Amino acid sequence: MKKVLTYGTFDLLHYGHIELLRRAKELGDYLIVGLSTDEFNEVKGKKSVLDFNKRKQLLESIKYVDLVIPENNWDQKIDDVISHKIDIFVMGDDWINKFDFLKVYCEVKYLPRTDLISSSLLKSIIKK
Ligand code: C2G
Repeated sequence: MKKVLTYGTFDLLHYGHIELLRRAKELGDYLIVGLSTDEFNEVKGKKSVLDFNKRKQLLESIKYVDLVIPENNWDQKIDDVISHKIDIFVMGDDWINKFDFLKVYCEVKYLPRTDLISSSLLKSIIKK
């Protein structure tokens, strides 16, 4: 069974997120998503509209997603890859080369982002 891992905040879940998750799942048989906690979002300088539990509930309702685990810090990826026996690590290409250190442990793939949609765009529309 080929296991895939990705991480993110996934706030205001939208088409770009679904497209990332769909393509990530296509690379294997089992997709784990490391979902940034509200506390880690602060470290990332992100304030999500939806709290961790709501963002987790949304992700768990997506057919491509098999497991959601908390992302608490920048440093857990190697442990997660090893403990979950990950074969492929996937991120959108706004992160290109940022996680190449994982190539020692698994395949690393950066997928093109989906244009014209982002959580910040949706936030700006909501705020209007
Ligand atoms: N994404 C995408 N297209 C968009 C928006 C997002 O492909 N239009 C992808 C991002 O590249 C990322 C994933 O969807 O792979 C989740 O996006 P974010 O929630 O913005 O993730 P981010 O806050 O960048 O967190 O340790 C890694 C971080 O947790 C990544």
